[in-house]
Amino acid sequence: MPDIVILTGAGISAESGIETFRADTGLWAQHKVEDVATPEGFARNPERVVAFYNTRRAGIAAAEPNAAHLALAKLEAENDGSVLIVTQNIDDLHERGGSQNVIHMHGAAGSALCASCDHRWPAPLVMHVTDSCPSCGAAPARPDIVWFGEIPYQMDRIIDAISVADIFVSIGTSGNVYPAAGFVAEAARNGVATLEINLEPSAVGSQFEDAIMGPATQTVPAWVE
Ligand code: BV8
Ligand code: ZN
Repeated sequence: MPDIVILTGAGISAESGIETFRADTGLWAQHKVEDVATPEGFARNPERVVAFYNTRRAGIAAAEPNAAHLALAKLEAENDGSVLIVTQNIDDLHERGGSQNVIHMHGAAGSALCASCDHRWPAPLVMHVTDSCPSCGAAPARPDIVWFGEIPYQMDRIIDAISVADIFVSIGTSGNVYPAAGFVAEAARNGVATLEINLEPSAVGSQFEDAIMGPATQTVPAWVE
């Protein structure tokens, strides 16, 4: 079991040029959540949803990991087997930064999913609603993303890891989306130390024992040192 469990959100990738969700000019100011990030939105208009994730995938492909991603990879390399990153992000910047022990609890832009048989395969850079499942032939293939109303991935493994960790650290997340926003309470209930690293206190900020405020490319490397 890892000693250090780190939850990351959109804020850690912001300085890599990837838009966050809830900023004034963020993704949810440009798109209706119920249109692009729910199973009902996909059923109504799969073209719109596939296009939304095609644009996001292109932005991710053009981005590079920043100093915060690199610092977490260094932390893992120096503490073999004792660091787990649980990310809400669908980008692969943790992996490209060198982290190996990463759970994508809200799915991954680089993965496609068959809603009929649950088969997963690497998503092409541009998906089409005519794409069918390579295993069972069903269409349309969907982006492998956990949408609102769906159950995040690997919840048992995440909760087990948090409840026995030495420290739970939350980086760059606004604390508005559950169950991730409830992880700090789970840690506190088990006597696990808690630290929030963010630009500003999150919606659940008062539940953390310690806090470091500032841009992730400065705060995260400084914390890891
Ligand atoms: C579920 C798809 C059942 C991926 C996303 C309890 C109470 C109320 C409601 C609920 C509840 N429990 C569940 C719900 C319902 C719902 C929910 O939470 N609704 C909210 C809005 C009220 N949750 C669900 O439906 C979830 N499923 O509950 O299933 C269940 C669960 C467990 C066990 C049994 C049953 C499913 C949620 C999945 C949603 N998927 N999107 C995608 O397209 O990318 S959500 C979306 O929000 C993204 O995934 C994102 O990961 C997530 C969180 O956002 P953040 O990462 O925090 O981004 P945000 O923009 O908000 O904040 C950025 C932060 O960074 C800010 O604080 C900012 O200050 C900071 N920042 C900015 N720049 C920097 C920075 N920090 C540092 N440095 C910087 N440079
Ligand atoms: Zn299939």
